[in-house]
Amino acid sequence: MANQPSRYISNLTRKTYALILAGGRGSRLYELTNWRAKPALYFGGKFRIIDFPLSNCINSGIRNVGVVTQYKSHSLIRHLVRGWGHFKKELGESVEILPASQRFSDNWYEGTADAVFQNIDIIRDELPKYVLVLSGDHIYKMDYGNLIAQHVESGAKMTVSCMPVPLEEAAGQFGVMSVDENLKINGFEEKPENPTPLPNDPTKCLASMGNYVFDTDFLFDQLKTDSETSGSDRDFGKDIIPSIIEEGAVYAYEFKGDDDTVAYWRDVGTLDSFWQANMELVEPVPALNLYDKKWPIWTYQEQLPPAKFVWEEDNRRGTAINSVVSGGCIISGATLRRSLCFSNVRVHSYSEVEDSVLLPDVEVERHCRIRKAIIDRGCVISEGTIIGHSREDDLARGFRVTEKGVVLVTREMLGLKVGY
Ligand code: ADQ
Ligand code: ADP
Repeated sequence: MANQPSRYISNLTRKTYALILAGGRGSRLYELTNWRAKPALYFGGKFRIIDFPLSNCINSGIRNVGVVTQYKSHSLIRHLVRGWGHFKKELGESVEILPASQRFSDNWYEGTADAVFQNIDIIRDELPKYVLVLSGDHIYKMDYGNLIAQHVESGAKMTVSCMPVPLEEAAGQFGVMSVDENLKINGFEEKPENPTPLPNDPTKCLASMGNYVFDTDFLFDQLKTDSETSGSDRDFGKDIIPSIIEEGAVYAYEFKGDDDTVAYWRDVGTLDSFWQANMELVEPVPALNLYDKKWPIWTYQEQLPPAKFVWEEDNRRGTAINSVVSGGCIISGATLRRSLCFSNVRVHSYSEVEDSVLLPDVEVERHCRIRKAIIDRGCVISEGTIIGHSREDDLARGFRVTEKGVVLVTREMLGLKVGY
């Protein structure tokens, strides 16, 4: 429906309330999510994951958004208040934080459907015609207006956004659906070990992106029924979708990317995929364009001086090649190759950093050699440390090393004071 007139779409997005589910832990990120929820995880040199669905909402013209938080939400909430707290309810705009607060029962949010159910009264107050439920876990740029337009045109009561994914990537990871020629969903399995292949491409299946549009009344009815069903996990993928597809009211929307050629969507749910998705950004022409003025990704960043590169008189060259360096960084007499430095990173003389992701406030002292690493916020890598050159040495020092050889270093592993 990308060719619908934009007035038609903006009329629909104005009637939509978006709820971003940002309560999940992301256990396959290990120590990176020990102190923060996955949606609060840093990404791309300057952002946090939650900035992507939030920016997508604003850029799509959806101005009323709730962010549902639960697990380790402190740094997420602080980021939302600082970066997304300036919307004015009086002007019809709001980004509200909805922490699990046991308003309806003695329980925290159980599954994703329960997280929405426990906020029904807040959504109802907004009088939306449509509710967009979004996962707060993914990196992508998507115009939700097209999704909502197809939802309305097809007469669906619920629309699930999806994309073709290789079978081996989807197995056990994603909800997988089958559809008829009108995109009506006629089969749905949550995280099957053997996903049903697409009829026209047996190497792929149609995977749910965890983003759904509902007619508001239909959503409320389903949530109420589910809340009264014993044995339910209160989850959209496990319970709600399988229980309603027989009614014939659920359709799929295939996400095709912002220019219909590449559909960029990354679930950075493991250390390898987090590292890989960041590394893609230092490619000369990355699949994810963060420099697109038509689709800006908004975030909070403290006011910082520009990045500085110092070439000392004795020929110690502060250089960065195919790298992304954020504000407040100083690279003095050191070399960066294919690396990302978030705010306030310092890399000192004679050090070499390659294929690595340095989160904010990292300090790399002199004579270090770092390869294929993720260094968590605030780590100080002491003089002469070598990381990513020997799996045995890295493991012996208490660092985590993935199967693909990515090394994670956190403040706890270095014996430094921990925090968020
Ligand atoms: P998962 O991503 O595994 O599968 P889940 O862990 O429930 O589903 O997380 C979905 C979103 O909800 C995440 O953004 C998470 O942060 C958040 N969340 C999880 N539990 C929450 C809670 N109790 N309170 C608040 N927020 C919570 C889902 C679908 C699959 C689909 C994938 C796509 O179930 O069908 O394929 O998303 O990634
Ligand atoms: P190194 O261990 O590489 O010598 P230093 O901490 O001595 O690192 O800093 C090297 C260079 O970085 C300094 O000579 C200066 O040019 C620049 N630098 C360091 N701190 C600042 C700062 N606060 N403001 C501006 N430049 C700075």
